[in-house]
Amino acid sequence: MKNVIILVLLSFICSPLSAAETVLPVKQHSLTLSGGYLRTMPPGQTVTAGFLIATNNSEVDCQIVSAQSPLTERIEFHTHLHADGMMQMRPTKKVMVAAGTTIRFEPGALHLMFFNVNKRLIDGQTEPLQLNTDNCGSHSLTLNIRSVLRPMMDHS
Ligand SMILES: [Cu+2]
Repeated sequence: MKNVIILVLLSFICSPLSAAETVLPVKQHSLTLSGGYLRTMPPGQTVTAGFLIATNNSEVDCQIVSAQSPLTERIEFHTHLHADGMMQMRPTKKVMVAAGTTIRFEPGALHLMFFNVNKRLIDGQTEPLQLNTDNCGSHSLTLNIRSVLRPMMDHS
């Protein structure tokens, strides 16, 4: 029920509001988010990575411009680069999800980086995440917390 209310609110936010726009065919400006998860952190660590799939079935390009979580004030979008035989992570301000495409945040590629995480993450629990876009509204999803067997990527 709560999800239905959120969807109604989002579709309102995404609707054309001005009289000039209402004469145009109504386009859905919307992202579908799925498969979200967050990795647990080794003891003493406060940095972790999150992953999800963002699908844009609308006719409008959507750029993800920020991410919000109760866990931290600081979430960055990172991409991986291979340079001189080294794997490097680079922050990127925005993530484009072009009309009709799917973008995957996944290990070894584009990912969400959570800094200064304010509590221990426990395998099997969940955390909410909200992604904000430029012209496709804000969208929430649930991240499942998963433990990792391999070490965290180095951010030093
Ligand atoms: Cu990173």
